[in-house]
Amino acid sequence: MERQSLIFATGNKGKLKEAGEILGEKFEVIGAAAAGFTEEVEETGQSFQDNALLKSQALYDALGKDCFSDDSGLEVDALDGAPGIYSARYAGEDKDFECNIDKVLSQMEGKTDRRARFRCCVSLIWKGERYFFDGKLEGEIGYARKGHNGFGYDPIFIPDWVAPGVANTERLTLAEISAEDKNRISHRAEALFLLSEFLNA
Ligand code: ITT
Repeated sequence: MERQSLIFATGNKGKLKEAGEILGEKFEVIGAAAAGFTEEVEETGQSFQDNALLKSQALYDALGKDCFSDDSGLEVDALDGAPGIYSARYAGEDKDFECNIDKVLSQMEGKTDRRARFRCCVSLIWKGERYFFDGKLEGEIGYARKGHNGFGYDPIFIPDWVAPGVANTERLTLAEISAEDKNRISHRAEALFLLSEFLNA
């Protein structure tokens, strides 16, 4: 059976790679640029859901095609939920992951409460209607970078689980586990699984 194609309104290569891996068996995931949309959408919303909708709606308005988007980020309890919706630009407009990580690590110096979570809101525009799917991944902020897999804040995020039902006793970061394992436990995997259930129903 031919796979259905789905446009992912993102400019983030890490997200695009993961969505392709997570949805790939059933759907062909096409990035925004490949679909002909290269606009940088201003994220002016006050929540992950607001910003996710801004991104999917912008592509839909420009191309008239169904699509989905992902707004995600890291929420750190000891930082009152920061960087949150500002995760991509936490240390400045150029979305530099190294600087973003440095800023979180320096703000966490001396803090014993290291609880944090990744959140993801996927916004789907399907046959012109809007749908949302949420995912989260609980864990802690480490004391230094570890590992080279994944993207963004992965080298400083220690998930509670390394696979469904398997506790992270070695305290590995998301950048130390395989892409397959990240894609079984992540906030993005949870939201995209719900999207895939919806589209298959
Ligand atoms: P698009 O809006 O084009 O999709 P973006 O990078 O601007 O790309 P967001 O506004 O949703 O996306 O910012 C989310 C940021 O949160 C992202 O840049 C990462 O720094 C971080 N992030 C989200 N999911 C992550 C993950 O799985 N691992 C590590 N960091 C993640």
